[in-house]
Amino acid sequence: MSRSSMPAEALQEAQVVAAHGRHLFILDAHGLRHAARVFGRGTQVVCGDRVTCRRDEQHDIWHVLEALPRRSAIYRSDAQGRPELVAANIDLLVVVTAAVPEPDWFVIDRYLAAAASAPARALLVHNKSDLPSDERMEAELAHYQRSGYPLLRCSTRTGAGLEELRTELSRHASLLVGQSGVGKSSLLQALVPDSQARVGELMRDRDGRHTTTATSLHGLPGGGELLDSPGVRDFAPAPERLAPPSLGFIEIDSLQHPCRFSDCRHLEEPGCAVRAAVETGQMTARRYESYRRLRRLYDDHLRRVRNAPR
Ligand SMILES: Nc1nc2c(ncn2[C@@H]2O[C@H](COP(=O)(O)OP(=O)(O)OP(=O)(O)O)[C@@H](O)[C@H]2O)c(=O)[nH]1
Ligand SMILES: [Mg+2]
Ligand SMILES: [Zn+2]
Repeated sequence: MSRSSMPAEALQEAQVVAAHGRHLFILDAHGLRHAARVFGRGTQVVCGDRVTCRRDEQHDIWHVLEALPRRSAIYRSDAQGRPELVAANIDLLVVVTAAVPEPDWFVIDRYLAAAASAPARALLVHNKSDLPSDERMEAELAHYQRSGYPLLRCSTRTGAGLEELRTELSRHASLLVGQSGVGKSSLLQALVPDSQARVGELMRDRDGRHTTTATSLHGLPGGGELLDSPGVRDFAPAPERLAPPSLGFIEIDSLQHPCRFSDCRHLEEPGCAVRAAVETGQMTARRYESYRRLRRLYDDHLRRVRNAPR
């Protein structure tokens, strides 16, 4: 790694291109990559952040002092229900599914809600299109598409759909998310061939296979940036980032007639247009159940805020 010629104390701007907790890699204005640490306890810094930083000559490490204002941010709930940043300055959240491992559709829905609150557009990518799929899977995918989520089918094995994906991703910052093993890193590798060499240090063996353990950012050959992230078993957006009345459910956003009450929670209220949409099949019972679960999280959060000592 080459040293910068800047004086040690000078503040510089850089971009976070890999993050594993407080351990970071940053890209400076000259395109050089440096190991860095977050300086100061209260600061949350994640991949995609633009930051101010300073080099510590003595220990040959960079200190990241603060993140610059973000144009968008993906948050999740931590175990205590507090918001935890996942990635910053994302335009497009790419939610990856596959026939194997079997999708948890409720996790997919919660990612889509997190995208809406970021704010970021969402794209569903059904990878491993070389594998057979079943009726249930096709019905779920068809419903997302009918509701207005764009869907691409890809295979890193056969190359199917990769050109379309490349076009969708060009000139934006996109984050790959989804369950472990759906093929996020394989998609990254297909689109940015030299990416694995640079993230070797961020992979760990999982039963003889590689699994991603840190979020990393890569320049796309045609312009734009692609971020890879570790697979998850579960995901919940940070409730305080969600906005009623839809909480980010596209079917609710696109209802033609509003509910009778403007503050309708779409649970038991009379004249609820969302329940009517479930009756007519505009929203599936499964997606509605997903909404109800997220609404419970959101209401728990509101209750906590109201009861908190001032
Ligand atoms: N059949 C098939 N297998 C694929 C495809 N893409 C990836 N795989 C395989 O799926 C497995 C997991 O791929 P990864 O790219 O590591 O998945 P990941 O989503 O990055 O997983 P984590 O890093 O653990 O979150 C590997 O064995 C890949 O070879 C595909 O299009 N078709
Ligand atoms: Mg991976
Ligand atoms: Zn309603």
